[in-house]
Amino acid sequence: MLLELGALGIVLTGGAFGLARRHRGRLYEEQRNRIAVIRQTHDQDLGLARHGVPQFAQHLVRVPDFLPAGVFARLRDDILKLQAAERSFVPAHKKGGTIAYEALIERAPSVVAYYQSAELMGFFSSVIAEDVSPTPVDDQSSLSVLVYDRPADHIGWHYDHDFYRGRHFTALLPIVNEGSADGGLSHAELLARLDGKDVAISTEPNTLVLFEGAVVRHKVTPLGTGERRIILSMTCCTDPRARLWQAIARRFKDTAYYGVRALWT
Ligand SMILES: O=C(O)CCC(=O)C(=O)O
Ligand SMILES: [Fe+2]
Repeated sequence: MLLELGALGIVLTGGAFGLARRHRGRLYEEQRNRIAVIRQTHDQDLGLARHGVPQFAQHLVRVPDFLPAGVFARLRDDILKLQAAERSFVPAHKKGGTIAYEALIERAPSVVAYYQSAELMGFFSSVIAEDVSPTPVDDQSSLSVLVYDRPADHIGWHYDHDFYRGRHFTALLPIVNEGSADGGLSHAELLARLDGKDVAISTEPNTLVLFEGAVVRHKVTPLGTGERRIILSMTCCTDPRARLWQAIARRFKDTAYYGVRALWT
């Protein structure tokens, strides 16, 4: 009897898991279609040619005044309209809110259009000196909004591990950064270890930071009281295909940002 109950349990759990995966598969198909429509209907000039090709020295580049003021203001407004950030808390490592790709596809098509734009990926490709494309729709970190808005929100030292066959890069575009640190910025400061030294990478609004996160170790220091820092985070890759073990490892990593549901996405 016990054995039969155990077997039934395994079958039911396996079935539920399979159904959840099938449901996700359909959802991703819909999201891919939605992205295709967004790509066709939004075609904004980002004015990136004026930056030339900045040096990707030490696997990191910082480009101040990245977008023309009008383009940045619209992007900022669209991101600020999104609320209800999902909070995450992994003791001692990461504390802050994250709005995942899925929610952005649903609710912020203009932000998705910006990430998917040929001009943006072309700019990243020229800096990196290899062709990159957006990472897939089932990777919730492909495009996300990181919200630091409670005292002590931070991220400890880490690499952005590469779960793809190709090289993987992270681009951060600060949308809001306000507080009582120098220049009216928040105390949540991005530090990168370059040549064995911790270097502060100033993240003023509209300053792009593009880096190879699997090579450059980095952290974000704790936010002060009453401060706010909102970052648009985008990832791209020279070959966005993943091997099975890479796909599984990425889902475990994502639980830090999106909770255990990341495991069956
Ligand atoms: O907020 C930042 O500046 C960096 C965030 C980061 O490193 C991450 O989410 O992996
Ligand atoms: Fe990171």
